[in-house]
Amino acid sequence: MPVLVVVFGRFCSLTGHCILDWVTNWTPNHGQNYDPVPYRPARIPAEQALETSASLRARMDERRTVRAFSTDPVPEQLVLDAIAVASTAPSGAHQQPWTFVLVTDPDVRKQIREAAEEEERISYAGRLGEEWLDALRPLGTDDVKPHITDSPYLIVVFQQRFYIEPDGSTRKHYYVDESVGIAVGMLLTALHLSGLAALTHTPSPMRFLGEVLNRPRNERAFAVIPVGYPAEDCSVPNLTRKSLDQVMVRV
Ligand code: IYR
Repeated sequence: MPVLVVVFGRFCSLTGHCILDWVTNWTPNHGQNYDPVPYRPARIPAEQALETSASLRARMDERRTVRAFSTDPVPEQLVLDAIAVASTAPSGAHQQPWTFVLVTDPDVRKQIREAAEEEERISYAGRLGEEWLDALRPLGTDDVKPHITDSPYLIVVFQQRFYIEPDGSTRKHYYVDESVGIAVGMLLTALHLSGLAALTHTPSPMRFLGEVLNRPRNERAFAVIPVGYPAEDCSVPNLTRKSLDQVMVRV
């Protein structure tokens, strides 16, 4: 039976909902039934929900991937909360197959930057292929990655491809790409709603990240995410997003 220890709960008077601050002592569930518990979130009146969804839509449309970060300090709790939000993501068989490595050690960040830039140099020099390089050209990205060392925080996200039992035997994880992708989406959303900017950086190949960060053999790097406030002179490409009509079909 998975062990869940609720250390304390907090009642949020703003929403009237009970928000629990969990400290969990999670253990993997090997084929045990979860005991159903009632789930009765208060129904939000439609008028209020529509206001919330419209403002969330507008707020999220302001999110931009940022490549130039301010060195202004960021309250660490914002980053911890965003990672905790990400870890509420749904996952295959509730296996939560993710590890978020919060890297602040300047030496480690330097090592990551050097290794990432070495891979990127090869990639931009032709490994990506002409078609891919053409697709990237309008964004103006290149092999120089100052944000890896210079942003206030660096989060390296790992997928746990399987679980390693204390006796060394392994158990497969399911839908790992999907689960970790959803978690990273929630991470980016949480960071943005806290006023922070991020970059989803995917150096390729990423094997060096597991080595530099000394991760166990069941983990595979998924993304490198510098976090901070945008630099004062930050600019972003003048992009437009697909309209709702372009991304949605009704059947
Ligand atoms: N990984 C490289 C290349 C790159 C690829 C895509 I797809 C992008 O949207 C942006 C960059 C890099 O991070 O520079």
